Amino acid sequence: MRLSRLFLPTLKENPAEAVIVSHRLMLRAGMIRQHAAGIYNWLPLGTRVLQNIAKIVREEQNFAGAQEIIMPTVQSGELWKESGRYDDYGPEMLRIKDRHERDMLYGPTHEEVVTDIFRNNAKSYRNLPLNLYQIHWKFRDEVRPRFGVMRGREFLMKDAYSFDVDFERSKHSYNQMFVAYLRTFARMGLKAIPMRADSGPIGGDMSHEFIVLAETGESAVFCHKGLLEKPAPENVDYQSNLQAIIDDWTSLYAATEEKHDAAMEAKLGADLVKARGIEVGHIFHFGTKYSAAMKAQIAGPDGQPLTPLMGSYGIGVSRLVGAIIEASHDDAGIIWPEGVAPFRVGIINLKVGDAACDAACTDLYAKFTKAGVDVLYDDRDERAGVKFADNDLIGVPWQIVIGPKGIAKGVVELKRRGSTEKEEISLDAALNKFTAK
Ligand code: 5CA
Repeated sequence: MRLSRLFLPTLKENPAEAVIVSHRLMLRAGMIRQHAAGIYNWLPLGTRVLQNIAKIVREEQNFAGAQEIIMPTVQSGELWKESGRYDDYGPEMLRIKDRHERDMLYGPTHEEVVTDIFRNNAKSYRNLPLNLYQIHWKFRDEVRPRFGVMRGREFLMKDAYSFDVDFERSKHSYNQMFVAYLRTFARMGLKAIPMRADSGPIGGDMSHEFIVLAETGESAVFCHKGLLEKPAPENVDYQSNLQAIIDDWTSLYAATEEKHDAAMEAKLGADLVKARGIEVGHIFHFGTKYSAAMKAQIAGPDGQPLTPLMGSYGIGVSRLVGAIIEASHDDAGIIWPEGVAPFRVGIINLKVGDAACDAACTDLYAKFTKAGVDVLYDDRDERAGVKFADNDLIGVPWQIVIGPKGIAKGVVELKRRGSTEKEEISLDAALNKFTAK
């Protein structure tokens, strides 16, 4: 993409309505614009990041054996009357009447819809185990939408739902998602801490939140420092017993403020980390809560009706954009981890109009494009300072600076966003660095 063509309405000043750094930077970098309280437009730069995050989530869900579907955003209220949540959910649910005065709603979550799909289409225990997920928009009429996409009213969520024949296998499905979450967040450059949690309006007997540490997090958290050093599991066989991995991760102390045990302070001493955190994922095991209420029975192995055990597994995909920025920025702007960056490499032409600079830049740009490297070519007729500032603000991880002096010697400058290191390398070396397989 040529920067001169990119729809990138950056802001020089800090917008007054933004109180946390990710919200400020997302507005300044032209990623989002507010449409109404807690409801956002995603502009091209923001959309690219959101899609990169969704891609990682999708790959890890598929890898763990979940299957992608798409459910409606507008749901029938009847299903929620069956589960009993139509009245329980309260004013967070956006209720809508259609032209026939039927009760509809904009889905805040999809346990009812997926259970309805299951009961209408699954026939026997042979359909199990089953895990269905989607990456789709939700609406919750939050009392206090704030911090930009961090607590929106409309937001993008990955929600998965598992169905199993008995507790053991249902726990296995839960463990699969637990491990998938550790891998997913690590690929985004995040340290996410799993914590035992209450299940709230979703219900159930077992639940974990995944918390990313950031100064501006909404909740105070306490954990053993070992959790911050643990690498996510690699080469996982999702069919094998995953309990040892889960036990390893949950054996170290981690608690939210409400659950924090003061005695642990003395016990852990310097090993205790006190920080603030952002909840980026939440998983629940709730057995037959929905399948029983909605009579979602299938034929069991003995021919008798079987009510499957369920779990649900959420990731705040749009919230993650904010959480990653909270965890990775400096005074100049965003520092994208490579896996989610809107562009991987920037080419900065220091002297547009100079024949040698233009030729070197357009040649490199064409070669990157051909090789499938996500490249942003800053071809604007602007001062060098403006270009550096914009590329740093939007967080391009690698920046290749091309100027007349360097080109005369056949070299360019390679900068890594977030580090002060600069390297002079040949044009060919710059090309190879990003195209070599
Ligand atoms: N049905 C379950 C799991 S699919 C569920 O809805 N879980 S949840 O309520 O915990 O939401 C899942 C994730 O969505 C949360 O961990 C959080 O990261 C994200 N999320 C929840 N509410 C909001 C919101 N108002 N704005 C942005 N993200 C949100």
